[in-house]
Amino acid sequence: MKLIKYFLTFFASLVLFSNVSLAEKWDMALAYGAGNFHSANATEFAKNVSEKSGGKLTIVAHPGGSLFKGGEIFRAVRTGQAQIGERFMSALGKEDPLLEVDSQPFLATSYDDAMKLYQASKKEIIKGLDAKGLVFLYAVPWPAQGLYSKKEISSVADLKGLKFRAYNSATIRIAELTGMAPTKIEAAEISQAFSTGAVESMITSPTTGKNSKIWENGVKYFYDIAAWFPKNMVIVHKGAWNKLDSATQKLIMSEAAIAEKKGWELSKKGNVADKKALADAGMKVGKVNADLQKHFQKVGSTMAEEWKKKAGDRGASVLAAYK
Ligand code: PCA
Repeated sequence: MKLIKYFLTFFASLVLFSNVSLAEKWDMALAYGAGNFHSANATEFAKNVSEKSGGKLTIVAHPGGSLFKGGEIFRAVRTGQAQIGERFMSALGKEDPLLEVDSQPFLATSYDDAMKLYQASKKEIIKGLDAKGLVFLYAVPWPAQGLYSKKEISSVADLKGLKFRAYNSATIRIAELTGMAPTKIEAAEISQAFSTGAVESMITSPTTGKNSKIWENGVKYFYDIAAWFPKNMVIVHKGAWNKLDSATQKLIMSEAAIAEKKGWELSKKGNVADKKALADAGMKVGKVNADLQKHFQKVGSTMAEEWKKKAGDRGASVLAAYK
């Protein structure tokens, strides 16, 4: 009996040791559907790394929340349950307020400014993630955020009391400062939330409205506010990262840079094409009127002050680098 145990242990350790030099396999958790441009881009990144690594690393993409749902992905990667994953950065403000700088209204209202803000905040964000045992690979913005509603919105009064789907603390705050009733709901559950009447308005990209075929759930209006471009980021568990040789790590970083560039281009295209898709589906697509614009701008300046307090010196240095 003892002898059998001895041999079993011996063979088990042999297998473990040989694994170190064998190929690695990473599971990549993606929250959004396979057809979404973030998921498609990340899947292509996974494929390119796998093909070019010479068999040392295979990354398998799992879109549509099939491995972990959006709200679970950050923790899953942090704990190593998934080696790699993509998460909406500004939903993680409680982890680090710098992660929600890209969802502060009217701080960056064009792709050029969004890129500048990204560059100004990147170093500090990477440091924060590193301290949590995560390696940052790349980040890509969603198209400009706009207001969706079942009914027509011509004044702030029209917004009061609306059941509002929020996706992070910033959109919850917008709702509070506007007098709407916010509920946090992940993108995958949007169609259901609108069709059951749980919500009747939201702020998100034309892309997410299109992906959820929002017009099929009684949503007729899209008002382009274009006050921020929130990003998704791709992160890796540091333990998994450290198992790779430096050539494979370099390959990942160079493919990540390519994916980031492609992602920004896809986002810009979606910013035009997906708005058109909403209109083609019969929705009324336009801008908010001057009154509403003024309201959101006021909300934005209140939030800017609040964020500065939360983000402290690190936040101040990011804002200084941006301006
Ligand atoms: N779509 C995601 C995040 C931002 C966006 O445009 C969502 O609505 O959850």
